[in-house]
Amino acid sequence: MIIFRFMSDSIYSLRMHANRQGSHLSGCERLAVAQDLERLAAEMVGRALRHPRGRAEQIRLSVDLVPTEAIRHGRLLDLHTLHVDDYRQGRQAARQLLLGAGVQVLAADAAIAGIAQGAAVNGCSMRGAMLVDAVTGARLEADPSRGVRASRMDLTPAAEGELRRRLAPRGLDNPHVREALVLATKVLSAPQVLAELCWSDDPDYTAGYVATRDRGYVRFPHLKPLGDERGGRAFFVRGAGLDLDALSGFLEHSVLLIDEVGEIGGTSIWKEGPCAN
Ligand code: WAQ
Ligand code: MG
Repeated sequence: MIIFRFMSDSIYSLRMHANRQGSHLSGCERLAVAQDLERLAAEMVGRALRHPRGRAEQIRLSVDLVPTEAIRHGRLLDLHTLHVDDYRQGRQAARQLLLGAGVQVLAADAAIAGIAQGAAVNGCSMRGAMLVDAVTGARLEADPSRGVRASRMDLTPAAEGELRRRLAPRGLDNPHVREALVLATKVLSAPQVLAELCWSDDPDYTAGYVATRDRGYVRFPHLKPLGDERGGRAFFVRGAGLDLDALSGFLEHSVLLIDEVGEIGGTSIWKEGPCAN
């Protein structure tokens, strides 16, 4: 196991959330040692001020010391890309992967439609993710305009270096990919979650993914048309017997420090039908 940096270092959770015109603009979460906090905080503020959807009007930063005994370690999900010609085909492929993971048609279609029309009630982006019952498609999160945020997860510096070395030759070493892969790994570490669906709310970033335990993180270059500001996330859960508070608490508060990188695979062409499952 790779150690964080020095065994004795305290680790902090650093979280940023920015709003513009009353709705979610940008968010970011990292785990860091004290020496790195100022640099990372400045980077996060910069990101919120130079967001492709406009300049933040309100930026909140939270810094919390994480008790060392609370830290879990883990391995990143494997990643590969399924080539699709356009976003319609991308959504069809994403739907097929969700069905393969045990998500019912009703639930997959409701989530895709929900993200496509702007997941928050006012048609804007939600700050967090929808929690979707994988059988009925019902929205389960306590506050549907906020959603559930996954936070307190990151890579160790050594694992981050290794990930970047593996992503770079495939042209994928960018913050969208790195952060989404870390987030999906934490989300799928909750046993109640069957799958995640995501595409970005940044107008210039059309890619998205489906993450499942069996297939890992499967990215699609197109899940929305270029220029569209609507994006979001859905976490599909087993609704029967679900303890909602426990799951939300796990996603928001449990600490996951990833110290092992998974496989970074290449691109294959999506083909409709059972062979793609
Ligand atoms: N927890 C829950 N939901 C979140 C979180 C979080 N920590 N962060 C963002 N979201 C939700 C929120 O509704 C955003 O509007 C939406 O996800 C999209 O966030 O090429 O860039 O940061 O492999 O815009 C995925 C594809 C990119 C990367 C995802 O998401 C690739 C992306 P964004
Ligand atoms: Mg975004």
